[in-house]
Amino acid sequence: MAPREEEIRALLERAGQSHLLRFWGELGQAQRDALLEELALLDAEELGAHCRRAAEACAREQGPCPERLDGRMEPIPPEFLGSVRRSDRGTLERWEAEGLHQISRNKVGVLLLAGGQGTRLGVPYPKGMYDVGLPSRKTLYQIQAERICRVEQLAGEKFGTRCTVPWYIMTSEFTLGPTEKFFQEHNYFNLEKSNVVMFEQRMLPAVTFDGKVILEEKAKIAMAPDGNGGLYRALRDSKILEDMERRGVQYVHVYCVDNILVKMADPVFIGFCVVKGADCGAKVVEKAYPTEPVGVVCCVDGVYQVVEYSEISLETAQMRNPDGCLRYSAGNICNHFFTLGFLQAVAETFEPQLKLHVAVKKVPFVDEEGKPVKPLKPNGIKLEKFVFDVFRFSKKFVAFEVQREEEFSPLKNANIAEKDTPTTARRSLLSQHCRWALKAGARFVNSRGQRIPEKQSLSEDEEPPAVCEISPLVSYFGEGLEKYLKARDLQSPFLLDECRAEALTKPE
Ligand code: UD2
Repeated sequence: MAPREEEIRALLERAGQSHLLRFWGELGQAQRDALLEELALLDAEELGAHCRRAAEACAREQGPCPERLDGRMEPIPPEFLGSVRRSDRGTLERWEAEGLHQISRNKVGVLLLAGGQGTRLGVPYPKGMYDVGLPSRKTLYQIQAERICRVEQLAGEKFGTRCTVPWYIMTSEFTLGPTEKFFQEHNYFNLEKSNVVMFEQRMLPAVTFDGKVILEEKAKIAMAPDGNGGLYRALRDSKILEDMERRGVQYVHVYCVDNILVKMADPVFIGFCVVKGADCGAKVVEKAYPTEPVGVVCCVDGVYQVVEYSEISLETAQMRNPDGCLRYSAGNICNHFFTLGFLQAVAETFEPQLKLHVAVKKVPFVDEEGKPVKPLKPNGIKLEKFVFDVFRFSKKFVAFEVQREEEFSPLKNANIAEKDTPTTARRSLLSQHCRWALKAGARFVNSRGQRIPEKQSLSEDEEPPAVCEISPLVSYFGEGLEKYLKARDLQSPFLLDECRAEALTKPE
């Protein structure tokens, strides 16, 4: 027996996982090497503990009385909750100026969580590469890259500097290769390659209900990314915080890949958090209705956290304030603000205390004879950490409520679903751009030159009356469009990219 094999057999025995080598005799050399390599990454104590924890946590969660948090919850105090809707223009402009100022001093970075498998959307490639069918055919990654570019420009113009917002991208074993290739093929969407930093989160084995690691193939363990809260370990593993420090980044905007309306490095949000002296912040949208399946940001036993809809009773979800608004209405949209100091404290000290969440899933496996099986009901446990579980370590936490139709339209499901699909994402963006164009004084006409009637409130359920797409390279959030669009008749479909914008400023 090769020493490596011997070592790994002993490791598995200590962890109670010897079954992982049960097909050893049938494996060829290449398969044996691959399996040993995978197993060599695991630590016996950690593996054993991981399997026990998974089985225990699952038994607890599936027990007779799931834990309810109703009696221990309080909404976010109003002094820690900013709001776009409830703030006057001057205040919003002050926050925005503060955010742009920090960006202009190279103090802001953005961090994309892109390690998820996107199982619900059902495509075999990373979600960021998805094209929702906009006239430009831009993918989510391209839209995001262009927003970074534009916000750098806006800050630079306002404060007379040249500045950079570095883009950190957390990937996983599933998404790193294709994401890197995609960025290379697209020349990093004209961003400086050195300012796009990709790193990888860890993977964890999927485990059966009785605590045994699942073999997906005879020589392959079923592994899954360790959740978006794997961020904090990955930051340490890949020395990302050192990179931020070297660049002078002090404020980090963390966001998830699938929100087509995401405002990267949002100056208003950053400015609000900085002005309030926060070390940690969350963007939220008002919950649409009491049973909407989103987590709410609130205080539990005096500390901030996101409470899942399954953790509160219907009565609590339905509670209203005297003004008629839901008492617990701060819906989490996975858009977070962290200071570098806070991230350092989490990565160095608090990370091991993060809660492990249990996801019970259908995990493909090989049976006793080594035949592949696709289970019809859940058979395995995946443990995940969540990015927002660090709120409780914050010394000064704030939340910032933004308008859903302007900032949140996630791509979660394939088009067969009703909500959060490629269709709803495309409509949200096109409707927003239609609103921007109308506000800038444009009118829309059809191919026969007939005026298309304006419609103010558009929902995701309907197509906007005119198709209008504005490149993020031209406008980040609707600003500066009058000079191109005022008093113009735009023929739908209308695409305002940089070339068109330039042409529109020349005398006819
Ligand atoms: C996330 C939030 C939820 C709500 C919702 C809004 C978490 C845990 N939940 O729910 O509260 O705000 O988004 O859209 O944040 N990811 C990784 N590594 C992983 C798993 C996920 O990077 O191991 C990324 C994933 O690529 C995506 C983001 O995290 O960008 C959110 O993941 P999700 O789509 O699985 O989360 P979801 O929709 O359940």
